[in-house]
Formats: sequence, C-alpha cells, structure tokens
Amino acid sequence: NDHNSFVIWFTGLSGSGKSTIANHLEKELFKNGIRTYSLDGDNVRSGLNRDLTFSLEDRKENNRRIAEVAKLFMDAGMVTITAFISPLRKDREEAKKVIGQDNFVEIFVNTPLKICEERDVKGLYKKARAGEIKNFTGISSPYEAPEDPAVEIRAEEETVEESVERVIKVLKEKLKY
Ligand code: GGZ
Repeated sequence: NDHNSFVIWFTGLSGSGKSTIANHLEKELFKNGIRTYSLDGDNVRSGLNRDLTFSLEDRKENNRRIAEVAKLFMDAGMVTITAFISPLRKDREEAKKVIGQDNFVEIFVNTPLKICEERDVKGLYKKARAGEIKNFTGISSPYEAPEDPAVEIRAEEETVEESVERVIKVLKEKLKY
C-alpha cells in the first residue's frame, strides 16, 4: 500500500485494561508526532452502533463495522486504534481481511477473568453473575484468545508504560519513525 498507517486492534475481556493501554499508547505516539484516531465503545457503540446488542450476531456486526471504519481512518492516513472485546476469532479474522493482513496489528490484553472480575470497576461482573446482564463475555458468552497476537500484554506482570513500550517496538518495525 502507499500509506504508512495501520490499525492497532486491541482485544481482551471487559475490564482487562484495553482502553487504559490504548490511551497511553495514543499519548506516546502523539509525542512522537504520529497522528492517531481511537475507536472505542464511547464513540462507536453509543453512535454508529447503538442499534446493536451483545448477542454474538450483533457483536459480529459491531466488529465488522469497526473494521470498515478503522480501514477508512487508516486510508485517510491515521494510525487507528480500536479497543473492543472482539471476542470471536473468526470475527477478528474478518477484520484482518478487511484491513489487510500487513496493516492489522493485533494486541491481546491477556488479563485473566479472575482479575477482571475482582476489580469489577463498573460492577458489571457482579450483575452478570446475578443474571442481571445476559450474554456477558467470560461469564455467559465466550471469549476466544488470539493464537498469534503481535503483542500479548499481561498487565499483572508489567506496568502500562512497559506494555506501551513493547507495542511501540512492534510499530517501529512497521512504521519507520
Ligand atoms: C460484554 C458488555 C456487555 C456484555 C455491556 N458483554 O467494561 P466495559 O463495559 O466498558 O466494556 C464492555 C463493553 C463491550 O463492548 P464491545 O463493543 O467492546 O464488545 S464486543 O466487541 O464484544 O462487541 C462493557 C459493556 O460494553 N458491556 N454489556 N453483555 N461487555
């Protein structure tokens, strides 16, 4: 391709730390003069995708639209960051096809369910256990871990800065800066 952009696709459970790491990554790239755009639940599920639920069918559609939008931003020259659970391997494979294998950088935020549930920042796991939220990822809906992510982050074993540093290292090999 003739551009020097790509999509950094985060995947992981609710509360795994995807957004936190994505935000730090964005700040770090900004410092290096790299223009980024982030897609997340706040700006996509509340707008473009507000018609979608958390059924597997709708998650697939959620992920499909995110991939298409991410591709548009990428084509516009932005390093594009997505932070969604994106729980199914085949849906992420589809995203990779849309975006192009060479432009798709998969980051697995591998925080164990146990830890996400203990933290339970938004109280969603508690509600899911009580049956108040249906189809909750990790509790009553599947999460399929990536088999070969570009970077795997174990947040309990390193700081956010260290995680971001490892992502940047991979990006540096792709984007010459
Ligand atoms: C998973 C849910 C659910 C269910 C609401 N399952 O921690 P959060 O709150 O901010 O992140 C979760 C977010 C997941 O949306 P995604 O668009 O990333 O999911 S997917 O890629 O699977 O389509 C959580 C909240 O939405 N949330 N209900 N049932 N997460």
